[in-house]
Amino acid sequence: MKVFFSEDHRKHFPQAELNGGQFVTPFERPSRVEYVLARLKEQGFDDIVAPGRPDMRAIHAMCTPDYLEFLETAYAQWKAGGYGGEVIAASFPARRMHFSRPPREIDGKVGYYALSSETAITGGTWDASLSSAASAQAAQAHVASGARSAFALCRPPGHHATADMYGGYCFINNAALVAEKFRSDGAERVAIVDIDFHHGNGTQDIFYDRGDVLFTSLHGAPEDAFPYYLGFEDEKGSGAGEGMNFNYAMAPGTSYDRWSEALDDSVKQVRAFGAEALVVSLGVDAYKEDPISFFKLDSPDFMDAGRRIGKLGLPTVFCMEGGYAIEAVGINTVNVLEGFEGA
Ligand code: SP5
Ligand code: ZN
Repeated sequence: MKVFFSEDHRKHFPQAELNGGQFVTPFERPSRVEYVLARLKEQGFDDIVAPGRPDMRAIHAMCTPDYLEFLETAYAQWKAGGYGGEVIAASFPARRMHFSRPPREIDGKVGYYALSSETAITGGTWDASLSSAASAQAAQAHVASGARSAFALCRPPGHHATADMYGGYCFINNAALVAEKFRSDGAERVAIVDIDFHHGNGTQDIFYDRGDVLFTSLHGAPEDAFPYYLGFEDEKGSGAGEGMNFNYAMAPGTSYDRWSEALDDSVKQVRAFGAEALVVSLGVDAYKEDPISFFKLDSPDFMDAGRRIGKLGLPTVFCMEGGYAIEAVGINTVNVLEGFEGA
């Protein structure tokens, strides 16, 4: 399996993440990918290439123009506004504040575009986000040209990002870009399986009313886990997308027995849908030692999960999402890929 990866991910490394009332070193940090790269090489995945320039047309087709302008200029605006540190959202258009447009003041604008305040924007966030999207796009092009599969080692991740919101460490939805490109390349039906511990609210939002892209997500139940307000099982899609959105919301302590049943069901939905291509949002934060999650998967479980996904036999692009138990992120991620290849 060919791997697409850009060193430019390093340009995004905020000093701080707001976690439980304290600023900590971000869980989503550059060293995560070092462990994945090391493990890839150890296991013989040595075809690792840098993507070309991002396809900006596709990014503009997915995101609103004002959001992209915001992302590109937020840090400069923040500094020009006289603020220190990094861009962090503090005021939000919460319930009962019926809003329609972004404020002019950057401190207000940030809250308009953010879905949470743990994620800081730095001077390098825009470039890193584009490089991450470019890796996903290059992986898709590789599969579109006939390869069975490809791995986009994306950083920052993407599945929490919508057309006009960032947060949950995500800025541009890489997996959604891949699904859209499969569609415009001619696939009638595309499926997304999101195995990151967190609900893929951004991906769900982008395809919620669409009948051509099936979305399935296995995650910590929103009553207990970020992003808290979405990911319930009764979110099934709307309009043409009715019945095309599948959430598997699971309780604290969920082990592989229960999780793999959900995975089997999601794979069954993908098959019944008749998908011609598959995108996997590959987060490994369902791991038992993950510092911000509460499932109990062990490393061999990830290999088994890859096998179950591989049995679909579909052209598949894997996009890296979360996973924060640093030393195990490499093993768990590559286990999914190995399981897939051995299916
Ligand atoms: C891509 C991805 O995995 N994003 C995750 C973003 C999580 N953001 C905030 C999580 C809040 C965690 N609270 C931790 C409680 C630890 N006991
Ligand atoms: Zn996650």
